Amino acid sequence: MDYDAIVIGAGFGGLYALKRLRDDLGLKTHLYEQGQGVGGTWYWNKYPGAMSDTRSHLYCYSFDKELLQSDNFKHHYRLQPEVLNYLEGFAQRYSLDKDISTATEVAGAAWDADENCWRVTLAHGREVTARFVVSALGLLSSPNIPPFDGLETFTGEIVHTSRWPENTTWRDKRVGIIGTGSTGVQVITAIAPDVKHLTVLQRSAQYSVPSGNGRMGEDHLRQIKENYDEIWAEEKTTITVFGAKESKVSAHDVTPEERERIFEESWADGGGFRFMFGTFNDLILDEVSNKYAQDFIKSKIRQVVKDPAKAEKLMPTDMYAKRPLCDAGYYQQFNRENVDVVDVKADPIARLDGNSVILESGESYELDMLILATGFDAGDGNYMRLKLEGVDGLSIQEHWKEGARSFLGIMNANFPNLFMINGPGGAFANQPPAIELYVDTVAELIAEAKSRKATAIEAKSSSEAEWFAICDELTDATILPKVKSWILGSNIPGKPRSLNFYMGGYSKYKDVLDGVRSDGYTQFDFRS
Ligand code: FAD
Ligand code: NA7
Repeated sequence: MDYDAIVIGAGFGGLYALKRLRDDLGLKTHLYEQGQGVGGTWYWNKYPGAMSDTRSHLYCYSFDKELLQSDNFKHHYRLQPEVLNYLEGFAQRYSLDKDISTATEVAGAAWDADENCWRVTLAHGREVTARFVVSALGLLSSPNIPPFDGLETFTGEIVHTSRWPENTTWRDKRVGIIGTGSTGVQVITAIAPDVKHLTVLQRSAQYSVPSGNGRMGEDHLRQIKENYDEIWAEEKTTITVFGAKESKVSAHDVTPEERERIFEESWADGGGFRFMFGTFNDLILDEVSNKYAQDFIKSKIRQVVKDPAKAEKLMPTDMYAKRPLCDAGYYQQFNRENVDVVDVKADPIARLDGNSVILESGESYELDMLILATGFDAGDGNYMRLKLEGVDGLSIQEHWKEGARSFLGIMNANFPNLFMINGPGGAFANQPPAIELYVDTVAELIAEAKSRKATAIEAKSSSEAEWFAICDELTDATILPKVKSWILGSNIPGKPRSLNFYMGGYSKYKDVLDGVRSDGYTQFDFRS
């Protein structure tokens, strides 16, 4: 066998998996990454304005106390170059690079039941074998490029935000942008002052709140560093670990004046997760509470956007139930003469022609540059591109034909020794600490297999079914299924409902893992 373990993907997940399996378990491990460098999300998403909206001090690995102390972030939220720099530094710190092949895509993997190993095929045709595979392919990693008519022959510059070319400029150009999710909101806010003209082709208007980002004072940074142990310990008892103190109060249990005051205070402080989870505890559980938040944000849009016709187009019509957004002055950009918003729900995009976007009404917009901020085929997107075959040649496409699923977001029945990081049904939470949990659990399961002298470990079908029944129930108790978004895969036309998350969040998920451990891993089969 070539390796004990192969890791796929060099984002937060893959890098930590390589470190854990190689350095802590002593496994001969190699990582393959299709990009030219490490960093995952932060290697690919170099669009203007790209930033994390988890608080800086929590958008990092929590396990390494020395690294926490030497990490000198400058803002409340990390900008893309800062996260990339952090992850490149992490790879160097642990000499991970020597066991990483970049620019190497994995095309597929097949389970060899005679040898209890995976035969992994690289895109250039070479086969490598390993006892274990850890696939850290990314939750938001496979770009969604809608098949617009005329896309291939568009004569202007066209770019998807997650494949942003290094040397492109938007300055003094006529730019169009499709997409007003988290990415679109960040790009629009960043480029609006410098473009000749910006046409925002908006299908769904968004609820966004101020981010409150800014430079972090030295005192604040010192305080964080002095209290890191307590901060992480406290955060890890929360649902989202986003640094947004979660409210315990229902929006129904306060007077209208108090509700307004709490929303105002949160608006002034900033932060999307802080607004959705820190104001009241039932904004995503109760339609009436949600409506209070909708109305508040809409009133802010009306206050900020001076032109009533533009303000009307920017008014969301869905519930406030997508991933919460925050921005550095998004709605303000529409007060610029050079920024227009076009409602492409009312008048959909018919085709691209030459360097123009043509709507069904025949209205057309001539552009130098078209930005696709159209998001991702989240969760299973990168898996569906693989030729991944488990027991008896079962393909992942067949296994997930009614929607992606797994046990704990980590393992699938019929795919022994294949561990996912951030698979469907993982914790709804800030990703780096959640990723640490997945990777630590994988390391623990491999160690357990070794101690039982087993060469194969597999989640039972019943474990997978029971976990997804729980995920289904928790999701259906929220209002999230009532809007279309990547959280349930409903942003992709025709995709079956795919639950990307266990909505119990981080702390409950951790309790579940503790239960699995104390039960003696009865949810898995171990075989020699
Ligand atoms: P990724 O970082 O996506 O890495 C996956 C890697 O796998 C990629 O490099 C990809 O090239 C590689 N890969 C995939 N398929 C193959 C293959 N077949 N062969 C070889 N390599 C392959 N999360 C938060 O918690 N807070 C935030 O504030 C936040 N902000 C975000 C902002 C943006 C713009 C985006 C896109 C995502 C954000 N996220 C955020 C989610 C973010 O994806 C995670 O926080 C985290 O970076 C995921 O790490 P990962 O290792 O699981 O996956
Ligand atoms: P999102 O949140 O999925 O947003 C994608 C946007 O693109 C959204 O506004 C979509 O409109 C729009 N879109 C997608 N397809 C089309 C077509 N065919 N026509 C018009 N508009 C379209 O992706 P992001 O990249 O912004 O954010 C993803 C996550 O990354 C984010 O939540 C963070 O976690 C980081 P729609 O709303 O579907 O009508």
